[in-house]
Amino acid sequence: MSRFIDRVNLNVSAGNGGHGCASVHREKFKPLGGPDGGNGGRGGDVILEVDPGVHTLLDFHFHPNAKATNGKQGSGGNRDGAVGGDLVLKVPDGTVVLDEKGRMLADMVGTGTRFIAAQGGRGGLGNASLASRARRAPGFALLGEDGDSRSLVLELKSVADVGLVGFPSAGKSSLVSVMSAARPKIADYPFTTLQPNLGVVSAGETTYTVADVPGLIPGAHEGRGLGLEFLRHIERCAVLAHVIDCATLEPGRDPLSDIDALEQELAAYRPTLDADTGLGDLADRARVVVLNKIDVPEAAELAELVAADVEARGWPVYRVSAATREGLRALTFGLAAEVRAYREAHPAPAPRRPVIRPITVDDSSSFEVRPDPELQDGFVVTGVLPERWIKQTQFDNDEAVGYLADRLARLGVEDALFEAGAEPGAPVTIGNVTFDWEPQTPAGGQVRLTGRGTDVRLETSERIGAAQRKRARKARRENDEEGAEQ
Ligand SMILES: Nc1nc2c(ncn2[C@@H]2O[C@H](COP(=O)(O)OP(=O)(O)OP(=O)(O)O)[C@@H](O)[C@H]2O)c(=O)[nH]1
Ligand SMILES: [Mg+2]
Repeated sequence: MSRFIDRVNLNVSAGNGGHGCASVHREKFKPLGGPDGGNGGRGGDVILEVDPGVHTLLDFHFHPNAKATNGKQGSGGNRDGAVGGDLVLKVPDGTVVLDEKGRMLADMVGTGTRFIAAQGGRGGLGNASLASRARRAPGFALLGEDGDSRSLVLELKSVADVGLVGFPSAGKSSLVSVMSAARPKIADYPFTTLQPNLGVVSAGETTYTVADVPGLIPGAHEGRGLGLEFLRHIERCAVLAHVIDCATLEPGRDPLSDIDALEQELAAYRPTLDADTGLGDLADRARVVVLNKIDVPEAAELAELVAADVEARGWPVYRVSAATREGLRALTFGLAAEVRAYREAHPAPAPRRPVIRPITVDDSSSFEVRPDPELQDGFVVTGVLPERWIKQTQFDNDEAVGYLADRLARLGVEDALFEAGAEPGAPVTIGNVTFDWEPQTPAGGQVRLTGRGTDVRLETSERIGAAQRKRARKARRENDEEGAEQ
């Protein structure tokens, strides 16, 4: 028997961005031809995609770690590094993606639905891209950023129209087997079904799917029996059908108290699909009651006795026998009508559109300066940009550090530190880096853009450029003449 895995942990790591390259163009007679270091390539994303050919999450059970390719480093001659390849993981229709805390990130319904589970890191800029009038020949480049890395939980919630719920041995699997072509395991001991069975039913013009779930017993929400875990498979169902065993002779059980017990368990279940999907609590699904095993005479009597009481609750009642197929036609057509009504009320695309909440990409330039709770007189700076810039900085390169300081000053971090009362020399932490703060400007002063990274040799070479070019032309001519003589 194939194993059925419907909840798995998955660790996804996107590719890291490649580092930018610091390089200076060199040519004979033109030793400082300007910066020509290319940019690093972006890291690959990890993407989940619904594939109709995939039916279980089993693969992820065996391969719980997925990593996309890193971007390549840039190189001289303005060559950008190659972009990292995306990793596309195929998931079954109906896969729900949750974060570690159980919050839903995406409900993946419909072939081809995609979700970016981890975003690749940006490539670092090479020194060619960093050059500006004030910084003509940067002797540094930016580092690539690490790709996102996170732990996810994937849950498979079958896409079925009707869910059969009931006590163990009530005959749920038997019903699936006689209503559809599915052949689930049937036996006279409780908890025969350990995994939901899906069957396709045709009733006139309407085709719909039914799923049975493992038997429920009172206290299932506290983990008794197989627990409530499997109810995730009926979260998408339009109709829930109570399957009641009318032939059981257990003391304290009768159809009405069975229904009450099941309703209590359903009410205790917390769906993970949230309101955005248009599917909320199980409480508001249509209900149908199936009184089963009426081939047994006592069961038929009991069914007749309680039918009116159940109908009084406003729920349609069907008296059937999975063994003799009595009453089955009425049941399949009755369920078809319920499903049709639901489909009319919920036109297909609207509620079933995938809810996709990508990782929030916050590119805002806001940041915050707070006193450091751990370092005396210290401050902590938080914010998307400052933290990203820290990751891009090669701290063993003074120019790169200077460039970082300029960027921070321009963003207003320096002013904010002054305002917060930071003294020069105070330990300032951004991301995982702590440094002694050396303000570039006097307190409260206007930020002065320094010409950091300007290569004096370049300036000189510009000035002497004309004479040099003349010499170079002469050299080339002489070279040509020599070649002609030989
Ligand atoms: N006499 C009679 N027996 C039935 C009928 N339907 C099911 N059974 C029997 O009841 C027992 C349990 O049937 P299943 O279909 O396995 O019950 P289930 O609800 O799927 O049980 P679990 O998977 O354990 O929750 C089996 O021995 C079936 O043969 C019926 O209509 N009449
Ligand atoms: Mg069963």
